[in-house]
Amino acid sequence: MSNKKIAIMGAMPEEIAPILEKLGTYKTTQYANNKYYEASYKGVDLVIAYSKIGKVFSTLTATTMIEHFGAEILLFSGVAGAISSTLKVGDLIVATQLSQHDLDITAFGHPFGYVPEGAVFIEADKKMIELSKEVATSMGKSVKEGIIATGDQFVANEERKNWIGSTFDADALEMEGASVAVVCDALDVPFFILRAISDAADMDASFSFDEFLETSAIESAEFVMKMVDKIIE
Ligand code: 3QA
Repeated sequence: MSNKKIAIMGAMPEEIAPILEKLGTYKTTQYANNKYYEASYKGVDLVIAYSKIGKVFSTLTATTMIEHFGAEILLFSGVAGAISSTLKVGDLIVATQLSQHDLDITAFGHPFGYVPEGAVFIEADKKMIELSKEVATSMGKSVKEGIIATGDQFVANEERKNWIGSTFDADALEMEGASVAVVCDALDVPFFILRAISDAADMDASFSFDEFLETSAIESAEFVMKMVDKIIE
């Protein structure tokens, strides 16, 4: 269907390791203090990288993958903290919309997540969300669609998590999705953001995260590779 160059990014090494493992051979390029891995997969060019944690690093990596490496589609694979009580460790969530929960100029009467000429929510690509439903069916998995809130903080606090949930109607939270969304939206690159739950963003979050980072990252990566198959097909 498509032979466009596809970027696959994560934030942490653990989030892209399962993808690199599946590819086996790839070319490593050092650029802008980061490593980018290029591979050919089923006749399609891929560029893979982990950005490092947070909105700034993920902005840099998404921009680099598009502007320097020529990616035309971007898929994000990683883990997230659950807000919705229906999401348990290992469950998958596909972002329909993303927002920056720590962007705050409310002193001027603006809503949280908004700055002039921006938008509180960035919408993910509808066609890729449709494709993800087919992938979920073929894998026999249920995937939740929902709003993901992003900010430069590891949330390990029920009060903060509930505030983010009610302010943005968000189902999950993490630290990179919305910044990647802003980049892709501005550069007109269709994007898909998938996360597997690693913790519940509560007082036990850091322990749960350490325990489930690796297995949840694998869940997400396996699904994202099936998305790649579907896009290529
Ligand atoms: C944070 C990672 C960052 O890339 C965002 C994980 C899972 N649970 C979260 C939560 N709050 C915010 N984000 C998340 N990712 C890991 S910091 C620990 C790094 O350890 C999603 C995410 N509750 C490094 C070793 O010291």
